[in-house]
Amino acid sequence: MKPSQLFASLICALGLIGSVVAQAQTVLKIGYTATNDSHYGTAANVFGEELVKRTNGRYKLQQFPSSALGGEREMVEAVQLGSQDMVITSTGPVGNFVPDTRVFDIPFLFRDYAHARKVLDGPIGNEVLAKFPAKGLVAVTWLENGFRHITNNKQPITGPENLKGMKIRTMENKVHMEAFKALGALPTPMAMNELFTSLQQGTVDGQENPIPVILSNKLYTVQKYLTLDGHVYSPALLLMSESAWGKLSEADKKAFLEAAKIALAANRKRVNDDEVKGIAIIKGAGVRVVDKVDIARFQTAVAPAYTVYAKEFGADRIKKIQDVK
Ligand code: EAX
Repeated sequence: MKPSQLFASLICALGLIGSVVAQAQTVLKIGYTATNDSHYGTAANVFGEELVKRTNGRYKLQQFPSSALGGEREMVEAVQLGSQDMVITSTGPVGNFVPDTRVFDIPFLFRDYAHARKVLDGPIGNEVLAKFPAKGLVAVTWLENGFRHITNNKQPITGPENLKGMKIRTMENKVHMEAFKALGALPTPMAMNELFTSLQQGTVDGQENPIPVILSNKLYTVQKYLTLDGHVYSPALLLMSESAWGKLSEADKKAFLEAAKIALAANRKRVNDDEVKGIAIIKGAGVRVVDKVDIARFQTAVAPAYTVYAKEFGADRIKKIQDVK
């Protein structure tokens, strides 16, 4: 082979290697408990599309919806260990890893979606996101689960008295359990992937979740009553393992954060849409919906739990969040 031909094929080979290296794709595993056709699936789909666009295909997601990788606590643990790259999770079990998130799980803390979103998108929310690295986790962005409502198979719940002695599944979250105890119920912490069967078999009488989850996980097919009490706002999070985040260049970290912002907007829009169309679907399935609820009576009944919260989080901090306009 002539030296010029040898040189030309060497250049080609190097070029080829170069483009292969450039195009090497990293596939990131992401898990969540809702289906793909949900507020979480919307966030994952949009995040994934934006990642591919902003990194020229060098990063893409492999999704594991419907608890395929286990419950939320299990998945957060796996992300902390680095055996899973990413998770979309409610703050439900996250307080066990990053206690600072628990303050947002206080019932009746937020007036409405605008209030909650303003707090999470602001300095108070950012301050909490900054606590995650110290616990071996990267909080890429807040996401949204929604305001939680109670469903059950025993009786229509129009006031706290109806909850007396009722076995209500809660997330693995001591703030929520404190509240349901104060309401007279028997809080039963359980991972999401055990819930549907437990309701079907009557292991628990009821549960509480936002409309998007009641729809996505078809909980309305195994419950007779829904009370729209909106007793607590449920934030969610997009978390990433330190090992996967640590491998990103500064430019790619910026791309991930930009993609996350767009995913958050899509996630919140889906929550809004589910709230609008969800009640009709649930009623259509024969569930009796209680939509006239005297919230003040629930707030009064839960007041003893607030004494515990004030001790744990500080009454000033709680008031600071409540006062955000
Ligand atoms: O994050 O476990 C729950 O009730 C959560 O709301 C659900 O997994 C979505």
